[in-house]
Formats: sequence, structure tokens, C-alpha cells
Amino acid sequence: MKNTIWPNCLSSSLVRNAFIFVLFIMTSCKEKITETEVAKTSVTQLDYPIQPVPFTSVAIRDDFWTPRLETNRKVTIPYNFKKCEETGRLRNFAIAGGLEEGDFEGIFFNDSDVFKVIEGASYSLQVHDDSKLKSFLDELIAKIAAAQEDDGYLYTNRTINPDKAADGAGDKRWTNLQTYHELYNVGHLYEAAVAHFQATGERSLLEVALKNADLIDQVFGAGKNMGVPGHQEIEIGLVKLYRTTGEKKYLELAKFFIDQRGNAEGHNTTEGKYAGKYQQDHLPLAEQEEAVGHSVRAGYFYSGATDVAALTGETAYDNALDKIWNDIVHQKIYLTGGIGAEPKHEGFGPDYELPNATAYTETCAAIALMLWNHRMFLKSGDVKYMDVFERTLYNGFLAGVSFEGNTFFYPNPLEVDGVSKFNQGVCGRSPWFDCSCCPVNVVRILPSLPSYMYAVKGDEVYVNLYIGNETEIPLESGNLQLAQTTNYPWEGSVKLEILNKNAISAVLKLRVPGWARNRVMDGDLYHYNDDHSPTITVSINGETSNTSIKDGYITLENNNWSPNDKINISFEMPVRKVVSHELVAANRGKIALERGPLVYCAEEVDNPVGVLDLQIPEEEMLNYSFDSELLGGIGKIKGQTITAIPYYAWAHREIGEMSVWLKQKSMP
Ligand code: FUB
Ligand code: ZN
Repeated sequence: MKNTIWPNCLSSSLVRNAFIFVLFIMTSCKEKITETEVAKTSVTQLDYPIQPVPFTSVAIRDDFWTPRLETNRKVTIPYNFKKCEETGRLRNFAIAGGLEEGDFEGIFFNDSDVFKVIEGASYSLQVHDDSKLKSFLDELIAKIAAAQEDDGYLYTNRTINPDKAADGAGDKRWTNLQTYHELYNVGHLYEAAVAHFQATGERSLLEVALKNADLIDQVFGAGKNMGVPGHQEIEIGLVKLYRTTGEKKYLELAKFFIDQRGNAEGHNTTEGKYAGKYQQDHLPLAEQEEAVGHSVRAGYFYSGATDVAALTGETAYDNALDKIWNDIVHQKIYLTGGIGAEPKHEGFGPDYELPNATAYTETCAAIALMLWNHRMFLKSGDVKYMDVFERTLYNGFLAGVSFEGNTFFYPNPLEVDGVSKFNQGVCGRSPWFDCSCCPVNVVRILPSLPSYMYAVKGDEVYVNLYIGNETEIPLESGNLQLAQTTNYPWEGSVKLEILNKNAISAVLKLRVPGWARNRVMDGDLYHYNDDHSPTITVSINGETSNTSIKDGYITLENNNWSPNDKINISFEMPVRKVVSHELVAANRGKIALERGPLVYCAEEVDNPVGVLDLQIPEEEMLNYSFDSELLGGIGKIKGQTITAIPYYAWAHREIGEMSVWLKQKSMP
């Protein structure tokens, strides 16, 4: 009988079956692509050789961090939304969308604050179901979508009334890229949209972001508007859109913005207050050698460039990024991992100029530095980057938010006299700021913290941070299930246990933190004042293992890790005295105290004679003890003349003098 369904050419069953097979492949591929667009690119695209384990695969169970993450979820996220509501930041979207009447309120880049809180809330949703939060986000996203102009433009203060645009923003689009933050704002939109899409699978915010990015792509580029954003951030956001959709144009646009910076010809940011070095626009990146200008802009710029390099194979930035990194870490970083010494431009000062009382060290800059260092690690596997990451995390970053989760530091000085306030009122943490970039940045970093702990290359697992957790890590040989138990940063002992039911092959690379390798940081800006090398021991199932440290890691290779195998690593954690390079005038004749990853400080409340004039005798014995009654449980360093607490915990009691660097009295 003649087959009426199939065309003649497919009448043979062999050909027909082949056709069906091809059709099946095409259909199923198509379905996969529309279902999870991420899959579209993940197979073939260039990327970091080392891949981070996402925070959704790492369940934190840790006495130190769990309370901080829970406070972020329960207090800081809702608190930040409330503040955004009280200060008109949410209403601006409703007004721009015609849902309410009124004028724009606040600073012209306030939209970005809302996007950052949405990003943090979406991370939280990815690991903690919360239908109330989800509905709140749905309503807010509806307002944001309403505020978007038909062609995709999103910038509430101009949409509300171009003739009454807020100070710092003019009446016409893209006419003052140096200042307006149109591109900065939407970079945060893109990050938020991707996080929300990953949390909910819903495209509501993602569609807003893509429509906006498509507009930016039409307006900017070679032969079009050749300008660069006055504040970097869109580059990071565009890379995330690329990763999510597989659309190469977003990556290309990110690369355009990176490459165009410093290529003054043809764009509009060569003159003016924020031109040139302030926004790292003085030279093409490949020719830059120093960290200059505004430090948050810089950190986001270098992060975006590192991403673009990893995803495109571009090597032109490599030398510059190395030199800039060395410039920061060898000359411009505070002991706390804070960067940006100068309040006047919220940015880098000259080499070795690291004043403590006026240290700006914005919380956002600490975050930007962490983002960049993590990327540099993923690109190279070099431990020095995670050393900086850890130092900044536990000190310069963590000081930025109170234990209660509802007060924040913007600058993070290393010394206060307890009386004067500079810039953002720095004697104590503030509930909010007119320019509130820092609180909303904290919100998004804390829930994503677990994504910085582990990273993978083939069958190698980098264990970079010591925080109690359970995780499942996809390796070439299968999924490694691992539990980590530790009392870090108070104690240096860490237990790792294999939870797999069957044997598995894996190479565990345990990071030996810089402080345990007798290295404050790469370079000679800081050093420990003795030559003590902390003892490090490793045991596997109770048996001491003679392992060596190579390139900052202890490597344990086993093609037969068995269920319940236990690895113990123990870092001796003595109190250490740190001395600065003598070119740092502010620290001459002074020492700082550290133990483990924590930098300590002295506060007047513990040292009633005051701390700025206190002199610690060189021979003074310093002892560590854990005080479970103090501030929810913290470690203290005590000597005869001094009591010090971790820097991140300062300003939780009385206002008074505080100092990280303490005068040292030499022996007669
Ligand atoms: O300009 C946006 C943000 O506001 C910057 O990153 C911060 O330094 C603050 O100026
Ligand atoms: Zn900030």
C-alpha cells in the first residue's frame, strides 16, 4: 500500500527512521534551549578554567556565618526594602510607570539600590522558599516593568519628568555618561534579573532587562555612540545576560565598553570632573599599570574585564590586570583588605599613603575587590587571590554591617577618635545613607557567600574557605558529597568528611591561608614581625599524612575516597603582630594584631585609658581567649596593657577611640 503520510523520498523505512531521529534531535534540542537557555552555551563556550560551585549546592551550617546569613535573610533584606520604600525609591518606579502621581525623589542613581536588594532577595529565594517575598518581588517587578519606556529605556528620574531630572542627571538621554549613571543602574538591573530568573524560573524581570540591553546595544557600539559608562557595572551585568541567554551580542557589548575605556577619541567623557583617571578612562586598559580613581568603579571594571577575558579568550588585558593587582596589593591596600584611601574621590591615593583615621575604604569597594579577586582566582588558580578575598571578607567587608543587620558603615576607617565624624558620619554604623550603595550591596553579597567556597577543575576540588557546610560537587568522576565542620575563624581545625555512598575519585586541594603560610599578603606591604611558621597538620582517618604545601594548597589525591572518610586539617592559630612597610608613614612605630584571618582592633570601651596613645611594650605577652558572653561570642586578645577585639566587631558598644594600628614601645 502506498504510504500517504511520508513524501516519496522518505518512503524507505531506513531513510524515514533517520529523518525521525533528526527531527527528534532537533525538537528535543529546541525544547531544551527554550527551557533552560543557560544550557545553550555551556558546552562550547570559552570560560574560566576553574568553575565555582554555585551557592545553591552549598548548605552552610556554621556557628560564625549561619547567624550572619540568617540575619541578612530575616532582617537586612526586608529592612532594605523598607528603607527603599520610605525613601521613595520604590515609589519612583510606580510614578514613572504612571501608577502613582508625584515627583522623583532622591538621588539619580537610586534605581540601582532597588535592583541590588532584588538581587540579594532572589539569591535568598534560591535557597529559602518564601512565598511572601516572592509575591512582594512580583509586585515590585510589575512597577519596574511599568516604569520602562516603550523602547526599553529605564531610568525613573528622567522618565518621570525630563525637565525636572534630579541633580546630576540632565533632560536628555546619554548626553552626560560621565555622571548620569544610566548604564550603571541597568548593570545592577541585569544582575538582579538573572538572579530572579534563576530563583523563580520566571522571566518577568529578565524580559525588562533584555529589552533594556537590546536598546543599549542599538545605541552603543562601533559607529554608534562610542561613549563609556561613567561608573562601570554594566559590563558585569551584560556578561551575566550572555551567560543566561547565550546571546553573544551582550558579551560583545561588554567587551566594547571595556575596550573603549581610555580610547578618548570619539566619545564624550574626556573632560569634566569625573573624566580620565577618576573613572579609569585615562588609558586603554591594556596600557594601564596602576590602580587609580574611584575604587568601586575600578573594582567593577577589573571584574568585568576579567570576565570578558575569560569568556572571549582575549589576552590583551592580562598584563595590565596583573600590574594593577600588584599595585593595589603591594602598595595601596589596607590590612583589613579595604581599598580606596581618599575620601575626596572615594578612591585610590598615592602608593603607601594609607592614613588610618581618614581611610575611606568604602564597603562597596571591599565588595568590588572580592568580586575581582575571585575572578582572578578562577582564571589562574593562584592562591594569592583567595588570600586577599578572605582577608577582605572577614575584615573590610564584614565590618560594614552590624550584628543586628540594620546599621551599616560606608567608609571603614582603621582609627577613630570617637568624636570627629567625617564624610558619612563614621563614629558608628548608620541606619541608612542618602547615597545608600553600601547597605544594598551587603544584601546581595551575603547570600551568595557560599559560591566562593569551592571551585572545580576536572576532578580537582579547590576548598578555598573554611566554613561549616554540606555540599555536592559535580566532578568528572561523579558527584562528590562533602561535609565540612569547623569552628573557623576562632579555631584552625577543619574536618572534611566524604558523604558518598560509593567510593569516588577526587583531588582535594585544601587552601592553606596566607596567614598560615606566614604571609600577610603577597608583596611586602605588611609582614609578621616574627618568623614563626604556624604548624599545619593533616590526617586522613586519624592517620597523619605527610603532605606538603605546593602553591598554597595541600593536595590530597585519591581515586578511592570511601564513604565516611575523614580528613582533618589543622592550622595553628597564634596571635601575630603585623608591621607595615616603612614607607607607610601612618603605621611607623606601630603594630597591628591578627589571629587567623581576623584583624583585631582596640576600642576605648575595653581600654578606658584610651587607645590612640596607648603604648604596647615590645615584650608584652598577648593571649587569646574566646569570650562567649561578649557580642554573641567573639575572640579577644589580651595583654597587660591592652584588650583587642576583631575589627569586624567594632562599634557595637560605646562610641570611643578605636585603632587597628597601635603604638609599640621599644625595650629600653
Ligand atoms: O556612584 C554610585 C555609588 O555611589 C558608588 O559606587 C559609590 O562610591 C557611591 O558614590
Ligand atoms: Zn557603597
